[in-house]
Amino acid sequence: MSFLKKLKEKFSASAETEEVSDKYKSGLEKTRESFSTKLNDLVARYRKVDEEFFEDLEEILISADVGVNTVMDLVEELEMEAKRQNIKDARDLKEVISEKLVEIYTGGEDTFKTQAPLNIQPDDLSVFLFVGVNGVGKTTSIGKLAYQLKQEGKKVVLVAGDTFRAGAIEQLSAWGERVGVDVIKHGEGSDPAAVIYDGIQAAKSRKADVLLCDTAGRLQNKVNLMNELSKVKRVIEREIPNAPHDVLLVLDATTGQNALSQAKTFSEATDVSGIVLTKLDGTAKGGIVLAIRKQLDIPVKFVGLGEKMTDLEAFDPNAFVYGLFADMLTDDEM
Ligand SMILES: Nc1nc2c(ncn2[C@@H]2O[C@H](COP(=O)(O)OP(=O)(O)O)[C@@H](O)[C@H]2O)c(=O)[nH]1
Ligand SMILES: [Mg+2]
Repeated sequence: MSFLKKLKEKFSASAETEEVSDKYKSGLEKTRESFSTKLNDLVARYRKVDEEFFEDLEEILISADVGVNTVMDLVEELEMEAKRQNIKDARDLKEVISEKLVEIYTGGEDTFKTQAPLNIQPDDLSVFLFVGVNGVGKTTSIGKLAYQLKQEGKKVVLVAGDTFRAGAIEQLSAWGERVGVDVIKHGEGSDPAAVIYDGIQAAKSRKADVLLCDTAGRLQNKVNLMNELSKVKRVIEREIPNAPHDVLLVLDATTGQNALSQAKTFSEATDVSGIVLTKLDGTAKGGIVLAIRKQLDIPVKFVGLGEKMTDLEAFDPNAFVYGLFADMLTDDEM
């Protein structure tokens, strides 16, 4: 059975899996449209797989922000695979492309292995720290995740560690109200480490399962920001051994390669254990997911696929690739 057909089977297995793939499909609409239009054009132009075909394919992938090095490796593997399978017709290559994209993400270990889950502590308080520059979607992602965790029956507390602006504290409070979870906050301009400390005490005494910590992304300069994050992290570590259980770096997919340089900066200052890639719905360059995987070796744990409360999904490379290729399945393959 072809790889895309296997994906189709996997995601039509239940109402739940179907819902996941539908969310990816709609969230990746811009990327899919641009990518599949270009890919279909390419296939129509060439029919036969030759060197020029692969050169044009390289350009398409680079324009989707997959990242130059990743594209080079990918196309080299595709050429080899085409030879091995004796693929001459360009149409037959899209299967191989979809499979290779998933392989890039999973490292080829098990293409059907899914996402890197949150490091939830089953019997203890789990603390998750959100970091990232201003405007990437930290507060929004916290709100969305709080909603999800609450749906799962967990008791969630939020702490407003972005004390830089009053607006940021209000925004988190509004999410707390919308979702129905407590928010611990101090006033504008107060010490972020102090409010985080209070958040931990409140979460402990209220017997919460999860504490989600918001932080500021904009301070006078990079050194200040990084020092502040280190301090916040030290406070958490001191209060709860092994915490924070995840440091989630939030990156905005629409900023493309810039997101990669932010990731490098934050990784130097703090141990980032996972990435939340937001606003995939707002870009035609969703290939950035693959560039992040290849260049950073930090798993993408969640993707933001829209602005609604329900628009945060655990990242699944299979659902991602299926979302990109779903409407390229021809009728006889359905
Ligand atoms: N379309 C879209 N917008 C998002 C997503 N995540 C966040 N946003 C928007 O990005 C803007 C900045 O988000 P915010 O959470 O305030 O960023 P923060 O400064 O990092 O806390 C807001 O207008 C959010 O609604 C997403 O996945 N998709
Ligand atoms: Mg914020």
